[in-house]
Amino acid sequence: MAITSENVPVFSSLESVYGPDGSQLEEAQIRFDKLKSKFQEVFGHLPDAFARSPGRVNLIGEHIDYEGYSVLPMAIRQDTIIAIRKHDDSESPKQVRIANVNEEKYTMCTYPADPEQDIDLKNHKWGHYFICGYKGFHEFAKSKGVDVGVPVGLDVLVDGTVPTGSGLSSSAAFVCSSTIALMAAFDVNFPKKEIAQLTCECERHIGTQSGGMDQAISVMAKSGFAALIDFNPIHATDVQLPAGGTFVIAHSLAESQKAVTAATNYNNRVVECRLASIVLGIKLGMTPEEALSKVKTLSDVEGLCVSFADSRGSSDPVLAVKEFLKEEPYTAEEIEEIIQENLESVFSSSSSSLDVLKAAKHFKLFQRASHVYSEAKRVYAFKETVLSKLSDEEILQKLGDLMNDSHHSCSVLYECSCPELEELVEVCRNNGALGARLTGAGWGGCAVALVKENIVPQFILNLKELFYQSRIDKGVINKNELGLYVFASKPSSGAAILKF
Ligand code: NG1
Repeated sequence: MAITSENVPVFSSLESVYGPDGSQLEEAQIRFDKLKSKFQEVFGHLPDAFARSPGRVNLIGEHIDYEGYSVLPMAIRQDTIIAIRKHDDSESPKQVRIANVNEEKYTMCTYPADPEQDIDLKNHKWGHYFICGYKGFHEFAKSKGVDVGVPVGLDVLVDGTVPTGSGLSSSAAFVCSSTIALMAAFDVNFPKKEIAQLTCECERHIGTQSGGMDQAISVMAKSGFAALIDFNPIHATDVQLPAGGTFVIAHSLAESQKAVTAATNYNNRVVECRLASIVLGIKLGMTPEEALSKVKTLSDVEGLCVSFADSRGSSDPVLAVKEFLKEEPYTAEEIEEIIQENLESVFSSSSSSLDVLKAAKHFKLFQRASHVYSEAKRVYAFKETVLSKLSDEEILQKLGDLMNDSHHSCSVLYECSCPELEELVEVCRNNGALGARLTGAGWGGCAVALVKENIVPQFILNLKELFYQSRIDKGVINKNELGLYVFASKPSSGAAILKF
């Protein structure tokens, strides 16, 4: 198969991924050597191929990808690397065996080779993420008419350095590297845009109704650039960040268990946005039947909101939110009266949404819609600021302001922050950050701060003293591991297949 720049690159050296020299390359060499020898030790064979896919930090555009709006993340150097070997037809067992270099934390998971198996969501296991990729890869190959043969056994060894539950998308790094490792094992290579789409869909097998940001940037990132990611269809535009600024990522040390808390947190917000968009559609002139069948996301009714705003001399969809949604939370009965339908039947095809309905006491439609529309605008403002003719100094200041506004909206309107993140963001701002915000889904995980390059070492030292020291003293983290929790990051490259 001819590989083009549209496909996932296939490299025969680590330099192509991790740069020509320096500690990053050395560290990668050690990890890959260990992956290979461990693979042989565990499975008694050498792997056929390797794959890697990075985590990401979202610079701006939080909780809007699943509403159809563009986001602006960059890939980070931390990644998931996978070694894989496909069995011959004659070999047994016909099982997918997934092991991890960190075998104490992640014991080996074994699954049947059947790609149509269901994932047992009630019994969460780390290996489920590989099976998401496994199912997605087979579904996609089938839809493309690519014959990958009868199911055979697979041996898989994983090593991930993206901290889990940190908002840096360890899950997407894992699902994307799994899918790409499978492509390498089956000797196919699909276009990156299609992989971004398929990995987004297949990660939903885990039970979160995620948007496509993490997978898109993990697969399509280019070294040295952040990216504006558009959806429907997926498209990435390189964004060159201004000189003189560095993004520092710092963990709040509150772990965000997205899959476990989906019904009250992540999926709850997806459901609230859907309800807000249906109610807005009806208030702005659609019949309930029309709104229920046509409106899926807030971007679907943005046009109606903007037309309303236009009649008031504005172009801001939030004006319609203020006019037509009430600030007090809605009860299920109030919404059912407006939409003239029972909520259980609206979401009858989605068991994870039904879980949300069971857990929800009320629905904050005004707050969620206000966040989504305003955050979508900030993403474009961020990109336009980067492209503007302002001085680098002014650009950095404006980007920082936009990040601060984004955090405020996430915290107050979307309520996806937590006390630890609030404290951390405050410490960042009080110590010279031009802007700081939670990044990723929130409810724990990391903050990202924009810091002038020349103060980065001092900034990190201050965070250590003012945020982390008390946690070290309490034994929450080990002093020697601090580098895993707070670090500066440059935009890294995207997914790759490695064959040595
Ligand atoms: P995290 O939890 O940070 O990987 C999640 C979603 C994104 C996006 C952000 C919030 C997944 C895989 N990712 O990211 O699509 O919606 O939350 O902006 O669920």
